[in-house]
Amino acid sequence: MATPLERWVDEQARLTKPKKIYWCDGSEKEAHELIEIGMKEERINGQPIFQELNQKTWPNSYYHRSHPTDVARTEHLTFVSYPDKETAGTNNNWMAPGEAREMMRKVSDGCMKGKTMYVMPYMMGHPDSPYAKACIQLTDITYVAVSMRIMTRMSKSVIDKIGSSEDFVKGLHSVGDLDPNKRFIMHFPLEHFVWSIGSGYGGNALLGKKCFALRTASWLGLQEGWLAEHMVIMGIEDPKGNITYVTAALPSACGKTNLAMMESALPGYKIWTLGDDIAWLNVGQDGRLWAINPEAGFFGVVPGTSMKTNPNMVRSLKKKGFYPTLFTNTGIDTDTKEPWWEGCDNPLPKNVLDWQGKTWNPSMEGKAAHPNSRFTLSMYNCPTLSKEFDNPKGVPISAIIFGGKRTELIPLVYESLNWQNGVFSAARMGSETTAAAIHKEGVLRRDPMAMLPFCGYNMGDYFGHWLNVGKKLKHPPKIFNVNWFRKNEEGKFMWPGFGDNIRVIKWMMDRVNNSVDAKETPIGYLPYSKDMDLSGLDIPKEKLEKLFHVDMKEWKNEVADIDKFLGGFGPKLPKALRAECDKLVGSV
Ligand code: GTP
Ligand code: SPV
Ligand code: MN
Repeated sequence: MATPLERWVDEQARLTKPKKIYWCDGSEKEAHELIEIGMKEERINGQPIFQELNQKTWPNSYYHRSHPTDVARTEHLTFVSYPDKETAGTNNNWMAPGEAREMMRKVSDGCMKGKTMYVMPYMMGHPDSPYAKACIQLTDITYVAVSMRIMTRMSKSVIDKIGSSEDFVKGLHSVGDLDPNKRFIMHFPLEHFVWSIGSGYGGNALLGKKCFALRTASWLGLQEGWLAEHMVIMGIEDPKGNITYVTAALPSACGKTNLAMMESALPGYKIWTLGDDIAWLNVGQDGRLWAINPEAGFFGVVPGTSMKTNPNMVRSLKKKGFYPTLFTNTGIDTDTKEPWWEGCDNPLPKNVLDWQGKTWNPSMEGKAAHPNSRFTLSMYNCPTLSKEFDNPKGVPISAIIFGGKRTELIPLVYESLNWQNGVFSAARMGSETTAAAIHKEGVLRRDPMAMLPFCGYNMGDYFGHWLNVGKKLKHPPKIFNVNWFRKNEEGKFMWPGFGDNIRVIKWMMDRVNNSVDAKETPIGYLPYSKDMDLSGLDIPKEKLEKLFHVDMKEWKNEVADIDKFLGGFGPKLPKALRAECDKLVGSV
């Protein structure tokens, strides 16, 4: 008798018609066999799926170039499908289930003809964690198969775990013919099913990531009383050796990876990495909030990564790890076969190809590396990996940080007055758009909790859920907001950022430990600049003063925009947030 899993795989194969079905075991040997196939057999746009990079300087690393139209998430082609539109909310594109299935069937019929269908059994979360989920993804491209192996805990033991159960998370992925007109990322949260066609790009194609661990999981969390969030998880070790765990939500390409593995500029402080993109948050029996990272890898922004900005990432990338490392859409030095990107440690090579494979030099328009070029890398390569990373229980969270890219107005850091006020601070978050998704860059948009593209249901209900989780917490984490990206009149960043962000984090820890006072303002508590450890920073204090300054006269437009944005949720906006917003409106 076939199991529900086997029956499901069979059914997908009847529709997509691959020439072969291959069940992945998640082994190292298999990863290299797949890379080999990607180097020798498969092609995108006439190019091999993988090229070997210089194994001396970049051990176990391979290069991938995606289709030029397929380099970032496509929010306009991403849908959630519930019987009613209201459940999806205005924050999602919605399609009725019948129509969605029919459309997806049409574009998927025979989409794997002549190709191999890879069946990938994987866990999101440590297999022993009560919060982990067993998943299956199908794909027809080795790039996705190898990436999933790096990003998740892939193993054939997951098949035994699923056994004869119907309860597993399903993902059907095909690159199809990479036609943007036949590209859809379709979610059926009620069935724990994601169906994606036409793209091989990360968030569109690695279905365990944004599609399951955020959009679908956020819906599961609403039903089951937990939160799926776009967050870093990290431990902060102080000079006495105490470790405090925090999470941080920043929108795509706004600094999560950098924060999660920061090298502290303050002696005695050390950051321990548990996750750089996704956190699942559960209320523990002890009334504290506990976080696990469902992923096992980094899918990080390459440009700007260097020994100066993120030395721990350079060390991770250079390490010969157990898992392969992938570079996607960077430039490449054709003499040395090394990846190259803007802001890297290597000088400009003599002969460089850009991310599209064209000869490139700096006088040309465009960059060598695509602004959203990415590395795919195992967490186990990371020298700052926390020893709690594989703890099935996760870690208890003492503070939650929210932040965005704001060149004006928003101070470097402030603390919310309480949980409800903190939920309001996150609901009103704004950030300037980045290259992580296809849209105009640098435009301010409201991005509540950094979850606008990832909340799989009505955001009004999501705000309510956040408030409810808070009510269940006996020891709610403190909530902070940060902005590393404020610029001065000359358009230069006012705050050095990166490793110096530890100074801000130290202030937060002092607040968590009740060891410093703060100034109350209508937006929350601001630091007294005397409490910010600026030792060793070569910047006059007066220059930094502005970063800690709040003048409500300057907030008029911002507050009006927030009021309008939250008003857009109509009756779904929780009364408590309406009251918070009215109070803020009254303060300007
Ligand atoms: P996703 O993977 O898309 O979710 O993004 P992320 O939030 O992990 O972003 P990441 O850490 O990769 O940062 C992306 C960009 O922000 C890079 O260009 C970094 O150089 C820049 N960045 C990160 N931290 C700082 C900072 O403290 N200051 C400044 N000025 N830039 C920063
Ligand atoms: C993001 O865009 O927030 C990412 C990259 O982390 S992706 O996996 O493509 O969503
Ligand atoms: Mn992300």
